[in-house]
Amino acid sequence: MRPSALVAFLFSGFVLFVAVGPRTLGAEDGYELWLRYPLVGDAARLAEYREAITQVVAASDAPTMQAARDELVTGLGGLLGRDTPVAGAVSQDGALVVGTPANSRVVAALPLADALRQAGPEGFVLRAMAIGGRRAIVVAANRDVGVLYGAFDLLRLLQTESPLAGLDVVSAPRLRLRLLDHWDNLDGTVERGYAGASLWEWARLPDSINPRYRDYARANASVGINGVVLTNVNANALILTAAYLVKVAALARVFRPYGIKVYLTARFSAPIEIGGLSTADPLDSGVRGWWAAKVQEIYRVIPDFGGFLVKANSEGQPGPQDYHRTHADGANLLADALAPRGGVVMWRAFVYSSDVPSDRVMQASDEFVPLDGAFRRNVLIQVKNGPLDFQPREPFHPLFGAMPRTPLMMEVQITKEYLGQDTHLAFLAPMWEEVLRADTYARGPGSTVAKQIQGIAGVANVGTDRDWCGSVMNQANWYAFGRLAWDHTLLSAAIADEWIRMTFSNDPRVVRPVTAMLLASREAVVNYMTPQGLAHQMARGSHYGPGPWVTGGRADQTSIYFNRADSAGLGFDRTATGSNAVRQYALPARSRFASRDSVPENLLLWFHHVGWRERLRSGRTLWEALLRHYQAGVDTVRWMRRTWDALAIDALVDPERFHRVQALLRIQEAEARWWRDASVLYWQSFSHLPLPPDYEAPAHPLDWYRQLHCPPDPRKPRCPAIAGAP
Ligand code: GCW
Repeated sequence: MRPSALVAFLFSGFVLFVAVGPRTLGAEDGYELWLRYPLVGDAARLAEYREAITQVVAASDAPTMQAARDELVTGLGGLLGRDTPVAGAVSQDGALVVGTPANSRVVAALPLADALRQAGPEGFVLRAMAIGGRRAIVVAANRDVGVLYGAFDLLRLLQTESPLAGLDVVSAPRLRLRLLDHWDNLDGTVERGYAGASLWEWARLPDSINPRYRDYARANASVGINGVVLTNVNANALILTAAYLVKVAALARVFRPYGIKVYLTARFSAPIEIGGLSTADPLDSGVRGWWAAKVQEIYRVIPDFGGFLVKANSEGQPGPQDYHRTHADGANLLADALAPRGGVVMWRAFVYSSDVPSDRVMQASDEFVPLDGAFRRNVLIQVKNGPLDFQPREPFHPLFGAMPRTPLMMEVQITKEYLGQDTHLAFLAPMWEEVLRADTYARGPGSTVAKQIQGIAGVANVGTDRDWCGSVMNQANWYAFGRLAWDHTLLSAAIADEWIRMTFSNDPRVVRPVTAMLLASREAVVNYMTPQGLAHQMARGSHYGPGPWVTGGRADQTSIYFNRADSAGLGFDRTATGSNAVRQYALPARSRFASRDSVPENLLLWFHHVGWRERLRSGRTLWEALLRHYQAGVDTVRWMRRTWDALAIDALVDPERFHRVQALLRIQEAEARWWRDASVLYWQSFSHLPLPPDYEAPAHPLDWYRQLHCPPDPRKPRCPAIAGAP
């Protein structure tokens, strides 16, 4: 190193040292996720925990029990700062007894019958109690996987420095299917993935097992996720060939102890592509036989295979309509093949007809409601949270509650295709909470979306990036998804609080401000991207950055189709004078959305075309309200930056993660301004209304934004011209 370079190097180290202060925390790269087990910081709590837990008592060596025990030994080792011995029997005060009545005589003898009944097949009981006169904590369940979930829950209590005195918890998942859907391709790319390549190393499997697979399973189990779809819904039939199935089986073996079942996407034309048949017609007996045999072959190598996820007749995917059959014919074909082995078919309702519909958001309901009752019992219709496509805000999908005879699942996107991808901070729990609690009124008041579903799937946001999610902040969404899938009554604020404690620190100087950031973040994105019910205003293809002017190509994929901006006003009339999409909702949700007097203001332009100068219930004109929303979005991001920066003063977060988040927030602010300026200028070209004198002037004229071409990097479609702004 040249002397001058050395000086510069030392100097930069000095600056860093000064910036983060003398009490520098060890650098962390985010790999550990929320499963970090640092020494408990609060001295009183540490003493309490050390007294409460002095040995782990576990009787069984079954793989899932071993996983639970390993996690406890590792977790307690770090949190308590000492080794906790594993014993076969309670021999002292402070026994942590883990087991089921079937695998532990100690547990079988405890008076837990009622609690275990409530816990059900996957739940668990945590209880502080005396065993043979000794103080003990019990993690009990009916099945081994419940013990594992309970072990993670107990560790969570310690990680969040919660009291153990009087511990008495019974927890059971409210939904049966809690899945991550990977949009991973066999070539290692990930559709709408922003965190590196696919985790699945197909070329190296089945012989080489990346240790990451196990860490991935641990993370999922820690939040109760019990299934993963390994492959993209834009499916490749090759995954169903023998050569790939052995690889899938190897992954399933790693995941099995963690209670995770493996599912695959089934390409509808597989009988032709890999089976050599001339048709994939669901009513053809040869096709039916082919699928039956294929399913048997799968179960031979993966005895607990979960089933298929299918995207059919949508965005170019093959499906039963290619043979003039219905979605029910298609789903039932696979369901019949899977039924003998207990597998399920998750058939997606995200369909696109080849003709451009008058209102795309109506298509799924128009197509599927008439099929209610026509599906086999082991079919679930998988419905996106909203009727369009994972927008920053949509109303709930009208299919929820509209198919009373068909089990439904909800699909949400953890990967933030339309919310700033890996870069922008957008904590999604508030969005999911909003939809899960929305009242469909399908069976009278209180018919929330959560009550209409039997499962939930999240499109995964993980990849080979060291921190799994492209940013530590995105990990919060993986975590929150699992927590809400387990218990949709949890509040976003509570989920944020525990995630921050586990991921960063229990210090209130971190917990309070970062919770506030997380909780404000999604609304900020809505405000600067698509306020007041606007939707699908992103750049074409990449869906990154503003593109309210996008036109050409298939109409129902353009921005102007959705914004309907004209000289009169803005928004899509979905009332009886327009597409009448409101008819798909049950009363009184329908009339609530249909009336300008009752439609929630944050969905106004989703349902109504509103004049630029029209007064809203707030007393402001639409134009004034819009401007305020865009500005509020930018202001919130600025506030998030300041809030985050303040953590540096006392070096409350380790420098590596601190600086990475700081850099991303800087980009987010520049891009929030980009969104605001481009959108406001574009709307102004219709409204011809002025910006108030004190409004922050757009940095460039509209044409500059329209001509901006971001580099065609599908993985990181950031715009240097924007990100480079101060
Ligand atoms: O959100 C859109 C995405 C597509 C995706 C599709 C779907 C897998 O832009 O990339 O394809 O939805 O959900 O099928």
